[in-house]
Amino acid sequence: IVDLSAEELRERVAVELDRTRRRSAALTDVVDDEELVKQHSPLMSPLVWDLAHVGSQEEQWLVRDVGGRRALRPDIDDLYDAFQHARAERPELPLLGPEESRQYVATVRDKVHDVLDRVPLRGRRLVDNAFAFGMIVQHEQQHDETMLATHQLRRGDPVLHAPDPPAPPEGTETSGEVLIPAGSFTMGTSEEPWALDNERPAHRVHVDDFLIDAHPVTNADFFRFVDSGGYQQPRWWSEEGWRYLRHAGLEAPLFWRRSGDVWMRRRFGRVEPVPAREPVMHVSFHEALAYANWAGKRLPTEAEWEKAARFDPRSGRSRRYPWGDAAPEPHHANLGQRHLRPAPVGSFPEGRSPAGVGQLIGDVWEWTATDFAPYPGFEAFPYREYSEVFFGPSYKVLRGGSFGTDPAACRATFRNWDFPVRRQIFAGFRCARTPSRAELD
Ligand code: AVJ
Ligand code: FE
Repeated sequence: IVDLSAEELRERVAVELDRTRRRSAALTDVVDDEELVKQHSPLMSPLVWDLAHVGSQEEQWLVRDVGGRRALRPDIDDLYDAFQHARAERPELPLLGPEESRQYVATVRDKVHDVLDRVPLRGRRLVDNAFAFGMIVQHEQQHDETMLATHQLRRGDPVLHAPDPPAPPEGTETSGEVLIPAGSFTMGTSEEPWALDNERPAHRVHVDDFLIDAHPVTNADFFRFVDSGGYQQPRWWSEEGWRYLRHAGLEAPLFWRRSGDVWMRRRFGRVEPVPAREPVMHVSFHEALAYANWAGKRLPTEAEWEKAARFDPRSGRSRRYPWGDAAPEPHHANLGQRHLRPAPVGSFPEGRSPAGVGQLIGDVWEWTATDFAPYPGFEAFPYREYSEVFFGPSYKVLRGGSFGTDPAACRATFRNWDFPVRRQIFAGFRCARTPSRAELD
């Protein structure tokens, strides 16, 4: 979007806003009012909270800040402030009802289109108006993915439908590791127009030799860990992970259930055998780490993950995506809720990185070994509450995006974070390891 004219940029923003709102509407129109106001899990907000929260943030950032317009509903700022009320308490709040919420977000959006028509989009400031619109698009898309996770937790008949991903090409390699030779690369970005504060600035990082799995860990791989007693043996688990396993009574990934000798899972209201060739999903950081220990490997650091995803050894440059700088297309990656599941490993050979690492973008978020922390030279914007207040050892970084992540909110520099115990997000992982001397010779 850097080389678009002001008019093209305006048009592009309008298209993205509309496309995103259609997704939010689809996620909230497929269930009745009772299901919208109900809490499906203490981990999640009622769907109707996410919907009006998206509108409230849009009102504050675009109508008031960018547009300089009068506040529409200052009385509800507090209700939809994520820092004021924990998710578990949100159903008890005097929230807008489903119809009021729909009207509210539509009224805000009308004003936003008016603001978009009148304000200059480009400025010299780091946080120009175009960025503010891009951030609002990404914010709504992030809540759409959260709402999709709420749908997965919801009990009852299926209401979401999508075709399965196409089968991977015949005979593609689906296992193995790729060696990434020692050297420095550019991590983060100072150029990507819609990159959020935590992805900035670009900086050089040295990374030692490492091997990384060419594909995410599959359900078939994970069956072997579970069936070998992985959840009964403390030696694979960190102390914190083992305490959590005992406390929560974990026996397998979330949504799995054993039936005779097969593992079944519930997926958006359908019960089906856990598919062997799909990336494992709905595991916590602790389960990912225990698996890696059992496999004689480790989780990649965040820098290793990004180098595997972006570094092009021929040019020495870091790319926007593993396949290059071009925006994601369906043949590159499973993004955007086109499908309601990750694709089997071996899918999207055209989406591989220069080193041959596959499915880094889309399918499942990937846990890394790294705590969420600022890059050197970090500057919080537009406000401290987007990233800065989360920096520290409580959160682990996830990379790459899931089948439910929209392309607008996904790139190889994008950083997600969550508590290491969380399993309701669409998260899996891949392993890495440090090569032995003999392997390097
Ligand atoms: C980046 C996904 C961790 O959902 O908590 C939404 C995104 N920030 N509203 C979250 C976000 C404010 C954030 N994550
Ligand atoms: Fe939010």
